[in-house]
Amino acid sequence: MRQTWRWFGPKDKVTVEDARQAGVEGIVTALHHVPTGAMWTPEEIEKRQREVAFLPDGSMSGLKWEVIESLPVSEEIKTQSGDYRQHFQAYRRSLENVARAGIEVVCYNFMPMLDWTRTDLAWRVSHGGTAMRFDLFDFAAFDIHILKRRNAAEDFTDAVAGEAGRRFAAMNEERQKRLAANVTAGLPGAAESWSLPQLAERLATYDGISREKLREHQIDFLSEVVPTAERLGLRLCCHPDDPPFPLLGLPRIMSTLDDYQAVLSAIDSPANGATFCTGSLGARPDNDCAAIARELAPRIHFVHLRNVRRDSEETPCSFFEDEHLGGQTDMVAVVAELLAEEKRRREQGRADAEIPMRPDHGQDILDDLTRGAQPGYPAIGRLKGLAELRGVMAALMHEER
Ligand code: DNO
Repeated sequence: MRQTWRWFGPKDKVTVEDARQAGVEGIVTALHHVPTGAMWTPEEIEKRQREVAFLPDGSMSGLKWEVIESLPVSEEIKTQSGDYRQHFQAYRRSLENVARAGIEVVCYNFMPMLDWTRTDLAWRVSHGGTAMRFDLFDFAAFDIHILKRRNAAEDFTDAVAGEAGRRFAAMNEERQKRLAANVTAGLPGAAESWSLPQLAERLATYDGISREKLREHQIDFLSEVVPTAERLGLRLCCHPDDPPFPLLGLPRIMSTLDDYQAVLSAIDSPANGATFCTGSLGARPDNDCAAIARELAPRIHFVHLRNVRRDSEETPCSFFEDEHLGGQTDMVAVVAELLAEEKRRREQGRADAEIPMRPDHGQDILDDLTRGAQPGYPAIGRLKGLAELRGVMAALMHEER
């Protein structure tokens, strides 16, 4: 697999030089400053390419921008409101510009409003480092008592709602604010971050949008952009919901193998593919990540490897981001599936035989604890994960010989 590394641009406290020392082969980034829905211009794309290719002293980094994560899909497109037709057009133009710049893999997601969602961005792990955590009871406390979403309590079991009430009663104002900030922090990959009143107000834009409707909107979006991607030789790949269950009463439609199969078969083109993320999918006990990798294999264009440990075997449930080989996902089995797919692709002569992967998220350990990088994207924690994954890949490839 091709080892890549996410970089959030010049403001990222983990630099391209750090990525080089981590020994990766390519960079994953995006034009985070461009508002969702607007076109990515050739100039902005080139500028970011140069920022990846050259180090501050002017020497070459030896790295290239290889994967886009993400070219975000606007709320207008997701809800089919406002200027959404113009946004289709802008998306197609962005794809043209991206293809002209020589980038082939474009990740996106179709989660309504919130992207990844956690209640704690720095949860203390027993070794003293920190990890990101989603706590269902804290999330319910936020939803029912802080956001005060209408009828929110009905979306939780009595046991969860009851515990959420007790937790909320024990929270001081500072703790409530921090929880709200953590829950709404979920957009490192896009320009906007919602304030609480905005969030409450915007939720209403999904009134009347069921799961089925949202899926129709995703398929409409793909009908609009996949032909362009196909013509340009691009590979679009949808990231799964994180976590893979509905939140805030909003539908989530890319949470299981069935969800992926519905969308991939609706538009049966190699340009319509999946970002396979073990950390997102693994937060549901009924998702068998190795089996999902096997089923989706030919359409997987990008891989995020990360592991979670769940508190219970129900959906939804609380979980935290464990070490890359430490959670409940059988990472060795997943990597074996992906390597087998690469082998099949080589035999078929596919030009995309090497699948880009990146070590997704990492625990904050050692100097990460003071560097203050993007939540989930510390230097050392990710490098540790990558090093472990490299060991797995090397061992499996050695067996193959
Ligand atoms: C979180 C990421 C997501 C991902 C988007 C892809 O760390 O995995 O933000 O980039 O969902 O569109």
